[in-house]
Amino acid sequence: MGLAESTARSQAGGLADGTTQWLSNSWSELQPSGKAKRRRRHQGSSASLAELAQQPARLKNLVAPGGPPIVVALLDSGIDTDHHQSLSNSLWNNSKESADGIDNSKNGMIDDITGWNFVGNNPWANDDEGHGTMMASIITRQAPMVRLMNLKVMDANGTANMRYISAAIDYAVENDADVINLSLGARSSDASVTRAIEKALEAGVIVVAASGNNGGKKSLFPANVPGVWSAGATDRKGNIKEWSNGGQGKGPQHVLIHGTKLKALKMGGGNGHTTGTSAAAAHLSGLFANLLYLQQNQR
Ligand SMILES: [Ca+2]
Ligand SMILES: [Ca+2]
Repeated sequence: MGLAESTARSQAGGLADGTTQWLSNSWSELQPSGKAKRRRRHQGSSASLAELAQQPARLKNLVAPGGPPIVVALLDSGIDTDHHQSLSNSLWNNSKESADGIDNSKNGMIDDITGWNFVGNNPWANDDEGHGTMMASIITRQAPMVRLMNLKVMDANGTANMRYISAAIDYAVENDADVINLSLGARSSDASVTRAIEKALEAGVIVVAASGNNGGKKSLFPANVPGVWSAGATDRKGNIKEWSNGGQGKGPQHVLIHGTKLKALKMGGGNGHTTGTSAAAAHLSGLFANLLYLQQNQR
């Protein structure tokens, strides 16, 4: 399927047509680099992703005892909360909004309590594609204490209009998301999305995007925007997949992480697996959420 200029595609599934030789980034180099000013809890931690990655047992038991939750904004196809109570329980709650048919938060969106459906311009961001539900479950599996801001930007065909993406990024920043997950990619860039990302980074938000599944040497957009963490995929043993873009890892923010056959919840119910740099990005966002959680609770 071709990529329209103004849209991005979900990055599920891999194409085995690349032959790039891959190198793994050092985990120890990976620290959130956002210019966090108003978000002091993002800085000055002794925990690193390397430490986190080596402590699966510790991560598994992370449940927030209190304090502000770590919020991951999921810009995707929505979340099937009807069939998955665990995902329903993990939704972010907008403290500025209540279910009364009134725009309490005065942002032009009526009853945006758990997020927004930018495709339908309504508060019901249910999944109609399946991708978002899988990504949501990968993030919550990695970071059980996380709260998901459900921002539907992708339609039932897995296509996301750039207008929706930039508006959703703005929404995530305005509503204090800690991490923005973009399991999507496009061959061409978009100025409004780039500007929105730059504003997010300036606000100290961690932005993660899929590097792409077409085996290219470079990450797709928006993973290639400076400051964005580009997630490439490895198998369970850490071998880089040939279809994962940007494998040379020359950029300091290209991260290689397990992205094959990850357990994921399916739209409509039940369990499955998913493979791709989308999954890798969701996995990385979950790790970042854990890192932020540990930082917050070490104070
Ligand atoms: Ca509102
Ligand atoms: Ca309301």
